[in-house]
Amino acid sequence: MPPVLTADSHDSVVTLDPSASMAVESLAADLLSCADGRIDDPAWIRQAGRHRHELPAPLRRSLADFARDPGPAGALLVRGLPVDDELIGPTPMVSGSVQREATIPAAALMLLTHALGEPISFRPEKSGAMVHDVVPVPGSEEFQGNEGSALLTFHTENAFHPHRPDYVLLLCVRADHDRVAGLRTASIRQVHHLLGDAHREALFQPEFSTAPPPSFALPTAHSRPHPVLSGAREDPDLLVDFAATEPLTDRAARAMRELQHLFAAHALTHRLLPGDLAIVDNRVTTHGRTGFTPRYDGRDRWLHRTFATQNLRRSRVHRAGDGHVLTD
Ligand SMILES: O=C(O)CCC(=O)C(=O)O
Ligand SMILES: [Fe+2]
Repeated sequence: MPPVLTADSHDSVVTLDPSASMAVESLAADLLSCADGRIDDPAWIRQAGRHRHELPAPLRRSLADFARDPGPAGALLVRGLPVDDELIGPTPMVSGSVQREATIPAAALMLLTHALGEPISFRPEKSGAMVHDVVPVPGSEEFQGNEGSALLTFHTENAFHPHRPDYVLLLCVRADHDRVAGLRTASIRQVHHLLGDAHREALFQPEFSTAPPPSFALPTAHSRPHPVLSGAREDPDLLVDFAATEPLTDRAARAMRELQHLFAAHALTHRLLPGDLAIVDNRVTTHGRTGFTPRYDGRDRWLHRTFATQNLRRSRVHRAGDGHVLTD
């Protein structure tokens, strides 16, 4: 039996061999006609959840290991997922673009999302769709959100929200023309030993507040004051968005600057290629993106994005009919 996965030089990269990639493709293909291909339909989502057990065992094992301990980088790259450029059509160019129809890449992404937990979405963001398109939109170049193409600063996804996702999954279906766009990840696990004691102490204090990102159609004011670091001193959780988190004291401002500086110096850059899936543990790792130049010719960079939570029950009061969409 050929190896299904090969660990590249770094153990946080998993590469599917062709037979594993075909196995994922055939599982995804089986889902295309379910619920008439409506990927947001609760019946479709439930069926994908059942099929996750049929993903290649070594892939499932890698995802389970990552869910137990996301490693120092708090990010995992899975390479070799089924994406066929001939089948995906032109890159969308409109704001709020989402995948409503099951396609092979979108269905494969939902299968892997289920392997980490339960998929979730937020009604005020991209109309509550499960699979978002991350594409550059004309006129939004400077936007601090995924429709922009200027540098996107490090952020915890939906940091302001009490039920923000545990995992952010970003599947590349088309790379940018110049192959310069880099998803960047920066984990508190990589830098917390480098923080000065006073800065670390300040980051543990509830002296920060965070606004919703511009992608959220919400008038909500800032979050209640919260700490940037919480939990175990030797392995804290992280909650920060450098475009939306406001320090409320001078020491908080100094500590946030230090953290941003450390992140810039220690971040990893992932230049995703079609079929590459980056999974970010949103509890310990922030992400951002380098700038790039879109051409708006239907061939621009295109990612599919989903969110997973490990504890769906916790957000029950926000979800109608025990579905996967948080209403507020
Ligand atoms: O474009 C990227 O690589 C990441 C964008 C982003 O932060 C997101 O979609 O959540
Ligand atoms: Fe993001």
